[in-house]
Amino acid sequence: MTEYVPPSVWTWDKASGGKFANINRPIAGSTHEKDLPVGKHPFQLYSLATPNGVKVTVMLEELLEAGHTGAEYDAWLIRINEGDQFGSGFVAVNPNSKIPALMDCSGPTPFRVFESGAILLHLAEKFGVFIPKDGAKRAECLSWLFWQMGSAPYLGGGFGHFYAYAPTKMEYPINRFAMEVKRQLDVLDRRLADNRYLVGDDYTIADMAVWAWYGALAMGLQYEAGEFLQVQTYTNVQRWTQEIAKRPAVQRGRMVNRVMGKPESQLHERHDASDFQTKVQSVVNPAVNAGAKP
Ligand SMILES: N[C@@H](CCC(=O)N[C@@H](CS)C(=O)NCC(=O)O)C(=O)O
Repeated sequence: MTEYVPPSVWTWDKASGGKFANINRPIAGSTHEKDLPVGKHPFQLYSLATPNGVKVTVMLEELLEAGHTGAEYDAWLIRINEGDQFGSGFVAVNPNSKIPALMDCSGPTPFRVFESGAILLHLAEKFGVFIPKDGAKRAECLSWLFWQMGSAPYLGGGFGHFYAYAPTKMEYPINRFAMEVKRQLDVLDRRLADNRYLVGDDYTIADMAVWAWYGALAMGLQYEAGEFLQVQTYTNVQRWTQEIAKRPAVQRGRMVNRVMGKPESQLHERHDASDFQTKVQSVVNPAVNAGAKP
């Protein structure tokens, strides 16, 4: 491989390759006019079942599971590989053009919330759950939540990109980011050695955020890198991952806005609690779903 010598001024090479090269660009803002659909529930979510999206659908399903009917939501599908995040309606909800994006329509004046960590915190504060009230525990919860927000770009944008999406396998970036991701797994493993959940005995938004990324990695579902990173050796992470994976709200939340994997794991849009049941029936008997929502 020839060494890259950066020119004095960087220019956009559209043909740079890589899995998402066709949508990535160095300019913000919308590329086309497109309104977003709006449903009947207090929360309108525009998302996709990537780890950042799953965090939020798990939280909404956990709130509903805990009896907070005010958390009812419509989940609309944003296909990021087709550029939906650059539509004018989406950019108005998230100027950063990334899923997830939420409209809180629960009061007289709807308002937007973007960035998955901000969405989790907003919902936790609004409903007064999944975040400790006590000062020290609350600080610990926020610390792990923001640890995830700061750490996952090394896992996704760093390791995942170079291991799974870059046009060629390059040893230097894969080595650098594999080392960092293994260090992060060790950080979690040590914390979970003495704690059932990240903040102690209570399951919080910190677990939801971290699980969506590092739990999926521990289950070998991210970048097909389970063996490469020897994820099974992080035994405390494995114990915590399996325990959270059994929660019904987590199982439902993982299905929402999912467009990959087994058909029975995909619920492209969610508008009602019964959609999960309809989904199960339609997989068993496709005729049940004829004419159902897309
Ligand atoms: N820090 C953001 C990251 C969101 C993010 O990176 N979303 C990705 C999918 S996981 C996305 O929408 N990518 C589309 C794009 O980059 O154009 C958050 O946590 O909400």
